[in-house]
Amino acid sequence: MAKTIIISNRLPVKMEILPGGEIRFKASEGGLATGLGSVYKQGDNIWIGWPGHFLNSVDEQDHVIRELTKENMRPVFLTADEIRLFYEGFSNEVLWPNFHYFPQLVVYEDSYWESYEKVNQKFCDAVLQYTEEGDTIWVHDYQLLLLPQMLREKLPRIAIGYFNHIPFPSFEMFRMLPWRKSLLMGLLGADLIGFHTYDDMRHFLSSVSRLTPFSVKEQFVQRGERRIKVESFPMGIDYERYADSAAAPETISQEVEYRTALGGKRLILSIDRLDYTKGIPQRLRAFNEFLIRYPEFKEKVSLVMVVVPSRDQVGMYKDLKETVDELVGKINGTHGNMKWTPVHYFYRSIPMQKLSAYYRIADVGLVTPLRDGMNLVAKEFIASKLDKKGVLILSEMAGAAKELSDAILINPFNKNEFVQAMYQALTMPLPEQRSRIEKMQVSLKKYNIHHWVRIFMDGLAEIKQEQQAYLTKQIDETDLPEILSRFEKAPRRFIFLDYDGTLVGFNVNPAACQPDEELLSIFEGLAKDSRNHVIIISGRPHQTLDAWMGKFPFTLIAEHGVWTKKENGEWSIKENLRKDWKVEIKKIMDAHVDRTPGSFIEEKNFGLVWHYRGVEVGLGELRSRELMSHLRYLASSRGLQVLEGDKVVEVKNIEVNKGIAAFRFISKNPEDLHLAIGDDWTDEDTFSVMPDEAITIKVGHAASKAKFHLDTVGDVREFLKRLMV
Ligand code: GDG
Repeated sequence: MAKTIIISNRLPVKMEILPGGEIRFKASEGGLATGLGSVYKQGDNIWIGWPGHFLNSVDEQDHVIRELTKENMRPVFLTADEIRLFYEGFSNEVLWPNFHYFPQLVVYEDSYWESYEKVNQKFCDAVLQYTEEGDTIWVHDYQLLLLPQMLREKLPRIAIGYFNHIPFPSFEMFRMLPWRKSLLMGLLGADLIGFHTYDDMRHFLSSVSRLTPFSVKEQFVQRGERRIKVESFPMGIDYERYADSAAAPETISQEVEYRTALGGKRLILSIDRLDYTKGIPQRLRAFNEFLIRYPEFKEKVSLVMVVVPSRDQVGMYKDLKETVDELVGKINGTHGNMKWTPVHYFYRSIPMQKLSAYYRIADVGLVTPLRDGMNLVAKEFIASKLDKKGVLILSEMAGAAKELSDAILINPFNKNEFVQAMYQALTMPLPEQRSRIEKMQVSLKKYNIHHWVRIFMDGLAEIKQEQQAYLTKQIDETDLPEILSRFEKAPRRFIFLDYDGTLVGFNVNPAACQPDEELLSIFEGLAKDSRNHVIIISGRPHQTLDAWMGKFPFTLIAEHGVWTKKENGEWSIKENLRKDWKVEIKKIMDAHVDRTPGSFIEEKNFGLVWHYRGVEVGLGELRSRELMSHLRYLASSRGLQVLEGDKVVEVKNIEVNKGIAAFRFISKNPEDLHLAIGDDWTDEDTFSVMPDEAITIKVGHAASKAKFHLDTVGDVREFLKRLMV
């Protein structure tokens, strides 16, 4: 039966090796573990990851495999070296700082990258061991960016989802990584790529469009025949778990204990892992400033700061710990007294029930990272406020800020705003606190972790289905003999060929696309057989087609049908076409060229084309949208059409199109064979006038009226060569 496989760097267990060698597992309480519990614990589903310990002996490993298998988990065993280079190194000293906008902390070390590739391959091998066609794979987070493509190469049709738990940086940041292209190519093995926020997905798409050859349209990337969807899925929490825990009697008695110890003082709470992205020193400095500016709060309010040890093997984390220790000492030394400790600082992890008690008791939740993918602490704080009393101060740099707009949102780099927010929070009237918390609770209840898992899995199934619908059929070895035999039997063959993008590739300079030797010999081959009637049907000026192909006995149709030259005949022009509109439209296009370096105008007899293939990515698209909207209005009142092609905007008379032009050359004899090949939307007009039994072929993978597709210009040439054998 088809199953779902979850893969993350760490398995959702804590493994303990007791002194006698006995191994014990404790389920992890993380949000992801509970959320995905509903998935991996069912049926044959599994979760694959590192169990968190180095196990060298085969016996120990076998034992761990057996134990984990009982819990629907499978281990990937990593060595101490791999953890140092792949995990602490590439994941946490390269990707983590770059993705969180700390480029100055990135360690550019090739051995990290080598290990990253190796370990991703190790994960791939492990996954392949357990996977069958038809399964669904869900890869988690930045440690495994290369895994989707590694899996794709072995399992071309399988459904692969990927979710990025940390931010995805802007292109300006991402481009600094020497391994940027490989990282993107790795990720683009997935069918669905999820981020917490719209901004993350926008950044990702912008990097894809700048660094890969794949086309990006809206939220889709077209990689060969695979259509990849990029989407935002803001992760939620297990709401009931936090609400229930806040209501538990043990939590309440813990709260009473804390309240007694605090002696009526108000409490500001912060909880995070020790990490420079969390903005801990900035928070302490802001609190210090708050006490200086609002001394009336001295002895009335304390900051409880829980800092969970993390990555303490990495040098920069050790330095951060020292900074935090010093700042806490300084604040307590400066402001504190026998009755009052301004900052209660705990450098350790605390059990869930204590965490819940803190969430309950805190007047203010202070969640102020400098950058954070989502931040679940902010959400858990809100869910724990059963009496709806309390205020959340939230950094706008956390993904959670996009959903929790009823928090007090601050820029953590702005100390003034930070201090004001603390004052506003501590003086906020109760009704306002209640109304803000209530609104956030309603949203968090609905968009909880189970909802997140559901919409991701549904999204993955949907894109897989969509991929099928988008597929025109690739001409394969079973279609080819049939096409060839029809071709052989036909007394006359009408072969409609588009030129650019079909017979030759694109070039920034359109004048540099004359037929090369291979193409000329294909033309010669086609021309040799008198049963062939080749009709080149292009948007190019007739002079160009004449110079490049005039010597062949072909029908040439130029400018989408303005000019026609029949086999061995003369050029003739379509009658009654006006061109006085060109003066006005050219002025508008000229103004665009002035503002858009790299663009230019191509003038045809009855058309004007604005080309932007040579323009900076993004700017060209922006200008083309501007130009389109500017021209659309003018065009409709002047009998013109405005068309958007591959890096071009074209204006021409409405009665000119490839379909109308091609139609004249379609024979009425059912014994004749019709073949049409083209790559862009102007060729769709040709396809649409073809008889039902015609062989129509789209080059590339966009949606099409054609029956078949071929991938590239090279494939088209090979196909044409086969017709001549
Ligand atoms: C990454 C992204 C994104 C913390 N201390 C204790 C404790 N915790 C729990 C919290 C919360 C979780 O750990 C921390 O989650 P965050 O979301 O705040 O941050 P990261 O660990 O950096 O996670 C982040 C997340 O992935 C999910 O996609 O939101 O942006 O960086 O659940 O409650 N739990 C207990 N004791 C502690 O001392 N019991």
